[in-house]
Amino acid sequence: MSSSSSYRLLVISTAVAPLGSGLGGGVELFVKNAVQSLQQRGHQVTVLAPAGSVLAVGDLIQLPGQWQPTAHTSERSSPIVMPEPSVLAAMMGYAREVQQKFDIILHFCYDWLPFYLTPFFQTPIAHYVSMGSLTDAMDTVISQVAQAHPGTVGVCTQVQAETLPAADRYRPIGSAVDLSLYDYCDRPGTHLAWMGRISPEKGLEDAIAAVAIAQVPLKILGKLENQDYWQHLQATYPDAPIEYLGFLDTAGLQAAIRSCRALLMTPKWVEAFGNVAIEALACGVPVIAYRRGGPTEIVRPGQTGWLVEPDSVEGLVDAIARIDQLDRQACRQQAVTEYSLEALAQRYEQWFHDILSPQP
Ligand code: HBI
Repeated sequence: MSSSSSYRLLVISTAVAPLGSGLGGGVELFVKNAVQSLQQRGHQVTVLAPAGSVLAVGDLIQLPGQWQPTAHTSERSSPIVMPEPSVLAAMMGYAREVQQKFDIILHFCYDWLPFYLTPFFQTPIAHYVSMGSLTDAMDTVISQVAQAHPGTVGVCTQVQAETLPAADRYRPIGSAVDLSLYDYCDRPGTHLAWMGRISPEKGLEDAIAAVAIAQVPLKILGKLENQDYWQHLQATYPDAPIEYLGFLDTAGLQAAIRSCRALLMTPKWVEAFGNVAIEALACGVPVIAYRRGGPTEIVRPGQTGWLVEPDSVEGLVDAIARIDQLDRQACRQQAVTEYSLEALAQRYEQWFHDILSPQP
């Protein structure tokens, strides 16, 4: 990496929770992988994150303050909120003071403030939008920045961009996994897997209904975010062949899923990406997913998985019966080719290059 194209990068983490707490959901992985992959390519990466964060890579600066309430449970008309003292305001204030030391700022906040402050910064800001459209207020400020600062708003996938106003203004950046943490398994057992926050928008009830019909055992992994919902599922499907393994770290997660025959993904909302899909592929586990959101851009039907008519339990049962047509080697190979940290870093570098030296 020649010095001319190595960047001094300031990364601003999500403000919903400290990094490493698991409370931030998928965005914690987005931040960690961005920092790790860019540092490995020789860039100087400084990270601003809420106090209590843990991050093994980058130079971490922790700031105090109240976390942002999560946006994924908002209504369309939800107002912008920032509890005082706001950790988000603290991070943006700190970034404003040190911005001259950096070539570019990259943030992962699905929140109003970083977008609103963009015109007041001298150092360019790259915005990584980690969810689809949720509220009118966020749609407005995201699309305004994308119009006033073309090319600076990134998304996970094109299908996620299509939920936002003016879909063509956003740049798909995708995601990645640290492949060294996932071991390929070509001799699966009998189980299927389901992974994700146990919350209604993730649609676990459909996966349970499908395995109850198919009579195939299902391993369930993830944070138990909604206790009432979980109680309801157990009451509705008392005899389903399911086993809840809890919220596991990456080592535990991959050890649990690598010998599964397939991962089931049953999102009820437009999943911006679906990191669990590439974690499964990295282990050689094919993905059976509703044709909705990020997984539609990840799964290669008939090779690394099946895409099913959204909300069709029968469709899931039919796909489960056709798992043996899928190729576990091709699953691992797709993760290596498309979802490595190296490939992600190159997408970020190209993005930053295009922001810093816009074509006429
Ligand atoms: N909510 N307010 C807010 N800000 C975020 O950055 C945010 C969130 N909810 C969920 C979330 N980020 C991540 O879990 C997803 O983007 C993956």
